Formats: sequence, C-alpha cells, structure tokens
Amino acid sequence: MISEKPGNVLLNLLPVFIFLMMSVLSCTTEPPTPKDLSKENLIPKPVSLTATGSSFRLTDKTGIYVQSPAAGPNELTRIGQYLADKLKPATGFEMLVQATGQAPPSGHIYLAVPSNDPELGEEGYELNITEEQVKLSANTPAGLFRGLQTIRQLLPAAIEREELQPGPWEIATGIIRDYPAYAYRGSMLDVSRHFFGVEDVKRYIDLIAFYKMNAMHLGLSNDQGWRIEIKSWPNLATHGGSTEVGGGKGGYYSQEEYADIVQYAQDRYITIIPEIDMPGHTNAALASYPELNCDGQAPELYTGIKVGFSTLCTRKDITYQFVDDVIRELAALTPGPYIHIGGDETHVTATEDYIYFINKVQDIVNAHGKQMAGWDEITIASLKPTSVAQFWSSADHAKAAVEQGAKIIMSPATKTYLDMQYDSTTALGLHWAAYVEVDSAYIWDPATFVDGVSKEDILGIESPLWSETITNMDEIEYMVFPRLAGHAEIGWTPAADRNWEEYKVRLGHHKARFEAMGVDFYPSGLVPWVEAVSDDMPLKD
Ligand code: IFG
Repeated sequence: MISEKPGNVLLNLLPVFIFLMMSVLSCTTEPPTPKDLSKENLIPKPVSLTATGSSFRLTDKTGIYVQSPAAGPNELTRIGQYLADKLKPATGFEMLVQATGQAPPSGHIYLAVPSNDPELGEEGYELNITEEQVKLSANTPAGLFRGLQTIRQLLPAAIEREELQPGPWEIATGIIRDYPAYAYRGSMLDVSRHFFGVEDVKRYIDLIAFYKMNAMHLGLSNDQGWRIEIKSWPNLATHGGSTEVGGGKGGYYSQEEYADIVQYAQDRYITIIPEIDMPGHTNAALASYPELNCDGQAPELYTGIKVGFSTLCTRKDITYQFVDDVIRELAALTPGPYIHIGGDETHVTATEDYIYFINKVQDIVNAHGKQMAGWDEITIASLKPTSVAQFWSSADHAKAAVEQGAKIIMSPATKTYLDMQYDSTTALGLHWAAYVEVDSAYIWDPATFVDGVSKEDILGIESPLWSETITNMDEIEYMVFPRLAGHAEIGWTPAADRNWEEYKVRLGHHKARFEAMGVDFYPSGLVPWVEAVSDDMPLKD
C-alpha cells in the first residue's frame, strides 16, 4: 500500500534504495569478507569441518551448475532448482540452474554426483567452499539434498525470509565432510486425534527436511479418526473420519491427497511411513462397519482421549479381509519400505489373540511387498528380521526385538514424545511419561538407552507428536521446536561429538532461523537465545 503522507515517501522508496545498494554490492570488487566457518551454528553438527578464514559471496551473477552427463531437466537439476527457489525470495537473485559435463567457471555453486566417496555413504556430502566456488558433492542425490540444508544454514538467517533482505550473502570458506550416524531419522505426526490438512503436513515435512531428517511417520488411524480413503471400505473415511478429539469436523486424505504428500516428501528425500493402528485403537473403523465388531454392533464415534478400550475381532475371517484390503491399497500408494501397523495398548485383546493377529498381519504386509513396523508390543509375537519394532516404553520388548533379529526405532516417551509438556506450566500436551525440557530431550544416547540394545540393533530415532491436545500448526510448532532440532542431531551426529553445553549455544543462534521461517517455537529458559543480527532483521516495510 503506497502511503500518501510525504514523511512516508522515503519509506516507500526504501526497497528501491536497497535494490540499488544490492546492485552496487553485487558488482563490487570489494575483497571477500573474512569469515570463520568453525564459528557457524550448524544443526546437526557436522562430522568434520576445516575453516580457511575467507568467504564466498553470492551475487546476482551466481548460478547453479549441476554435474550431469544428461543435459536438460533431471533429478539433479531439480535439486539445483530447489536451492535456487529457496535463495530467491530473500536475495532477489534469479539463479540460473544448468547441467554441465565438466567443471563450471568460477563464481558459482556446483552440485556434483556421484563422488564415489565410500565414507560419505548414502546421505553424506562434502562441501568445499572457496572464494571462487561452492562445490557440493555426494554419492547420491539424497546426499546432495542433505548438503543443501548446510548451505542454507551457512547463509545469514535472513535467507529464510520470504521478502527481500539487504544481504550481503556470504558463506564462510572451508571444507565440511559430513554423514549421518543413523539411517532412520524421523518424526511422527498423529493426524487422527486431530486432523491436519495437506498444507500443514507439507510444512511439517519442510521443517524436518531443514534438519536433515529423512522419515515422516503419519498416524492415519486411531480411535478418534480414520484419515485415509480406502476405496474398498469407503465408510472408514466418510464416517470414521467425520470427527476428532473434542467433536470437531475431523477430515481425511483422499488417495490423491495422500499421493501428493508422498511425492512432496519424496522430492525432499523423506520417506513416508503410514500407520494403521491395530488391533487396538480401532474405534473409528469399528464404528464404520458393524461386521468388524465381535458382537456385530458398531460403537458410536469417540471424541475423548482414553486409550486401550477397542479391539478388532481377531478370530473373524472378515477382519483379515479388511486388513488385507487396507494394506493392499495403502501399499500401492506408499513407495517406502514400511507399513506401520501400530499394535500398541491392546488392553482388551487377549494375549494369544493378539499374537495370532500380529503374526497374520505381518504375513499380509509382507505379501504386499512391505516390511512391517509396529510399536514395541509387537515383539511378543514372532517377528521376522525384516520387521521393525518402535521402542516407546518397554525395555523388555526392545530386548525381545533384538533376540528376534528385528531392528529398533528408538522413540523413548521420556525423551522423544513431543506431546510431553516442557514443564508443569506448558498449556499444551500431557505429562504421563515425563516433563521434557529442551535439555532433557537432548541429553541421551540411543545406543546406550536400553541395556541389551546397542547401536547395531538400532535403525534410528523418531520423535512422535501425538495430537490429543494439539489442534493447529502453531501448536504443532510450539511442541516440536526446538526439541526436534536436538533429536535431528542425535540421529545424525556421533554421540562423542554431542554435548548439551556446546549444543545449546548453537541452538540459541537458531532463534533467528525459527523467526525467519515463521516457526512458533518454545523459547525455553535453558537456551541462551541470540537476537537476530542486523543482516537478519526484516526490513521495516
Ligand atoms: N500412548 C499411545 C498414543 C498416545 C500417547 C500420548 C503410544 C505408542 C500415549 N500409544 O504412545 O496413542 O495416546 O502421549
């Protein structure tokens, strides 16, 4: 809105002035600013970093070259375009992305695969920054994508803002070699207790991608809601998805919407793991089809927050027709290797019926080409080594997984449950497991958390957000951040390199990044938060 008052004329000219200043800066022959790469506040902390003291400056002349034998758009140029799109709003630079068969001219960003560097593995990368070039190399496109997040964090926090910023846009020079400690680093969003639309899920995916996570577990069904269209059992979504905790309107994803979420995650090298919780936590399904109930009576829809009161009828044939149809349709929509079948809190299912059920469902999941995942109770059944147990509460169950050769995802409720209140004053969340402040969420090591479970038994770490008390994106962000940044570091950075006193200082510098990304984070009193510096401040418009 152009204001009329003369005093504001200057204000309205400010963006023009900035653009002119930037243009002068960008073609300035000013010597590179000295910068110390070792002073940057990267999360997760990289495995190794060598600083060389100078800086590379992005200008409106900087392009993105992608080493690629094939000219024209391909997966690698798409990754380059992702970076160009991320950098444009704040810098105003239209960065040209082009494929090249040989080393590009100096002054540009260069993305190169394969680098045939075994130490980097599947997701590692090397970032070699000089005054003339930013070269990011990796063995795979996923490794490049992880390295892009480091480039974002090496630029001033203002790079994350949606409106033009003054810059300058300088990246400290040096070499970073980096790769994750665990293959699985994820978060879980419970979209059943309260339903969250596609845009919220996509934002959640963007935020965990920024911290190099690679797995997004979606809690698609529970007592209070069924959230995914199943064409062979349509009432599951239309009736079972028609409400939520507190009696709101609920909702569900059509199969097209679910496929859109899967693609969005895949474009960020994040695997979607869908969960259909069973045989417990099934009131929404039972309310949708009377024939699924042992007594043939469909219960009312449930909008409270009790757990453990429902079960599928584990000795009825139709139950396994239902499971097979659901898994078949879901597997066809899910490129990732896992289908999570829940299995938790089955307080009204007899143990022998539970074991019978889990063993049959494991066969059904495998028959549809997927590996079964489930909460740690599933370990009382006969797990195949391809199945994965998600440890949340029982050390005995975790050890039983090891005995059966099944891998473990570590999600101890006392450390990773993002619905746990920070302390007794937190307005949102629960505290049945513990109050989990930011330090407590960080100060633990998955490899030593359960006696008898070692690093080799662990696939990785996941932080679940249960949504009994969470109703919108701001509330999600308040409970997830900043604790998830610490979980991402636990999944990526070797335990020997992790220390709360050092980490909290780096985290303090992410306030400006949270603010730039519009994340409604919890400003814990335990973290020395740092105000955004001048080049991070938004322009007064
Ligand atoms: N436990 C239940 C969740 C949720 C949680 C809330 C598991 C595996 C308590 N099951 O955690 O459904 O209600 O903190």
